Amino acid sequence: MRLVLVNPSFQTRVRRIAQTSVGPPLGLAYLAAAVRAKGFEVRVVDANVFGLSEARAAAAAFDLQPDVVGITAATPTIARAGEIAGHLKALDPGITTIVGGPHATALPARTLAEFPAVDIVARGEAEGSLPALLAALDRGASRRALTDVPGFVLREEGGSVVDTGAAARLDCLDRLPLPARDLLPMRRYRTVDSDRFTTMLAMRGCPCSCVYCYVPELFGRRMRYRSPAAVVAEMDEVHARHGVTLVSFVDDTFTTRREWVEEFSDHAQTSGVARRVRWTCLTRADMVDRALLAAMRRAGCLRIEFGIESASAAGVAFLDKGQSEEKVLAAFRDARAVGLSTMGFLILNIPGETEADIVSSFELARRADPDFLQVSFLTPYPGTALRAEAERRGWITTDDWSRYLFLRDIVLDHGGLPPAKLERIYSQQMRRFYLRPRTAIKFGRLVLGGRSELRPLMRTVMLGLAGLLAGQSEGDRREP
Ligand code: B12
Ligand code: SF4
Repeated sequence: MRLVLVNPSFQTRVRRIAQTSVGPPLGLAYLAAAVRAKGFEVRVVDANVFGLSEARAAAAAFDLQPDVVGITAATPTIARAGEIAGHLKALDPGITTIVGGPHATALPARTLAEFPAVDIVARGEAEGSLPALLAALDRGASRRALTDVPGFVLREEGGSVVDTGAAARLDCLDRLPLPARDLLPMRRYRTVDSDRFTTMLAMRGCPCSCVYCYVPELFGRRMRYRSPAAVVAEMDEVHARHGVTLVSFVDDTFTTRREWVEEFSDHAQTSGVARRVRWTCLTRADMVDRALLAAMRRAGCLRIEFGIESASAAGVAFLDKGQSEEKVLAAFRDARAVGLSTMGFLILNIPGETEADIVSSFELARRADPDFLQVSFLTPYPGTALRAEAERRGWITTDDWSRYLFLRDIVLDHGGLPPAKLERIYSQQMRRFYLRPRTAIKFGRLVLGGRSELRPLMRTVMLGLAGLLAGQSEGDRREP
């Protein structure tokens, strides 16, 4: 039984971003390791990093002679996943096609209905359920017999759709095998700060309830942590095996448990990993203080990223973010004081927001003064509270999933500012933020302070400048 996992390309729609930052498909690397540990053969095709079209991605997967092809997708790539499945079925109708990831998890039955070449949809984390499904397929189980394997929604031979129920959440993350990075083209991944980079996950879940976010649904509200020692050991391993010098933690709220971060920081420092591997992370502004940030800096942290979100009280209340302006300003001030580079996020097109509100959000961003600022448009991703409200109120302008790119497209119309006006304010304000003499000074300091490598940072600056000067809506937006 051979499984091929595919990461569809999304670079074609975010070209400028893709040139500065391309990360590995971490979820697929986790799945590949879990499946391999159960004795199945597995390969990964990262169509994204090579910018492969759907036809070429399918051909690359087909060349590896798969029995089963598993494709990952977020909302904007779900149609691409469906297309890849279609090309595969045309090449060999006997290949079983499975799609997983956040979009398929939120809309499993609809995904099957919209993409007829997809046989099975996986719900949620699949390190436990996918090997069980492969084992059943290996035994030659019929589609009907597969209904005993929890974690999937599948199309039966007659065309009816069966939901096998939710798979159990993985309780002990330390028992999972490390992501199979040996199956990925590790030298191709890069970020703003380094060309020797990978991503890592230290915990799963989030206890918060920001209306636009799908993470609490996907991974649950209860936090599950890996042990700090296991995370540090993985950092050592990626350095020794793949020459990685920069790790980006993709955890959404890295500092939810203070003691965990302290223990991790101690361990990274005393083991010497902090000198070999630097790292970046993302968290909430109200979950840090100066002492914690100083410990993280000593442990090799280069950059920390916080949501600024909005300056208007109504905006923050709508998002259910529950953080104050004082906390935001204090977090950036403290991070800077201990020598961390920073990134901030703003969200535009919040219901009730006026032009003056947006201008004050950018004003707040200038006061917080992150080194990098990413601005997105509020987007109603399936499965979120925002989606439910937007559907109820008729705010959704399209279900063309490829347009659900929050850095580019506006798909929410609540009768606020028209898209053209939002775009114009966005471009003007981004130029005001970045085209300041202090930006050049800050970037110079990042390189001199060893927090960014010169080449990747220059690449980002040149591409960003081109976007800002052209006033394009896509070019000057960075990925987290
Ligand atoms: C890192 C990250 C990125 C990176 C991706 C780099 C990479 N190649 O991995 C970048 C910055 C490029 C990115 C971009 C975007 N992202 Co993003 N991202 C994340 C983040 C923070 C971590 C992803 C991760 O590695 N998770 C850990 C692994 C273990 O989980 P996983 O990938 O979901 O995989 C597990 C399961 O889903 C399942 N599974 C996944 N695929 C498959 C396939 C099969 C066959 C099976 C059986 C199971 C399965 O099993 C896996 C193992 O447990 C998540 C939040 C989160 N905590 O997950 C958001 C998240 C996935 N992103 C999100 C969004 C919105 C986006 C963007 C649309 C934003 C934008 N720019 O407009 C784009 C879309 C990119 C795309 N693919 O189309 C949303 C997705 C919502 C949705 N419905 O799509 C999330 C959930 C964040 C949120 N706040 O809600 N993202
Ligand atoms: S945005 Fe961050 S803090 Fe809010 S629910 Fe999502 S992961 Fe949690």
